Amino acid sequence: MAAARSHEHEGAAVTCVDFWCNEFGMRARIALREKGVPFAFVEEDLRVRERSDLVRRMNPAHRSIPILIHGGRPVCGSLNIVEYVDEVWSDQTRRRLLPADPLERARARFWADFVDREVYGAQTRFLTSRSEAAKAAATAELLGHLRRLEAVLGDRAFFGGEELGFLDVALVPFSAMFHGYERHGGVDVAAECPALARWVGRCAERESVRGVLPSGHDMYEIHREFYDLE
Ligand SMILES: N[C@@H](CCC(=O)N[C@@H](CS)C(=O)NCC(=O)O)C(=O)O
Repeated sequence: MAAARSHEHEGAAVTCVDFWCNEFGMRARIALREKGVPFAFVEEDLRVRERSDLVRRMNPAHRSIPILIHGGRPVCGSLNIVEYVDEVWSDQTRRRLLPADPLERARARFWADFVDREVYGAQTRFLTSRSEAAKAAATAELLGHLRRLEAVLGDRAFFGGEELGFLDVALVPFSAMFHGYERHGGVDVAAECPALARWVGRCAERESVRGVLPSGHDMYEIHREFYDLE
């Protein structure tokens, strides 16, 4: 979907404000595509330090993206957006991303929060560590989190069971950095977490995921630029 300029979204019922390589924002765009919801994509370039007027107006509390704008009103926070999309656009033909069972739903939310706190946190330390010791510690931590998630997946096709669900949507954008884990830290995710790597392959068969995830190469290159890596 082509990026619209910041005023062009105004006629659209649904707009997603995001940057193409934002792991959080990919969740919102995957959820919208899973549900077949047409949306305008307004690109907010995170390489520019100042946030746009649109972001400051729509998310004054955090000034972060993604932001979903529905009927002129904002929904902020990527997991919150995925839940909102799931609530609004579920019917007989569009299955729910969150599990129907309350216990399974609570588990899916718990592990999505784990991805936000632990995986994203370790990834950031991995990319920002300047000493070899700190980088090795962050690498081990990151790999430990992936192994834990692999155990959560177990022998299911998706975290959501037979179908892609909420936790799949929350985690799969991070798989776009697996190539970067290898390039920057020598982590071979396919060898270390083979079931997780097969899960990535299954997710990538879905149009919603394929249409949103950038290539591992592009993802690594933009992170090299962001984090000033060698
Ligand atoms: N918890 C938020 C995190 C979003 C977030 O941190 N977005 C970052 C990009 S990764 C952002 O917009 N940062 C604004 C900035 O760097 O100025 C979510 O899930 O949406």
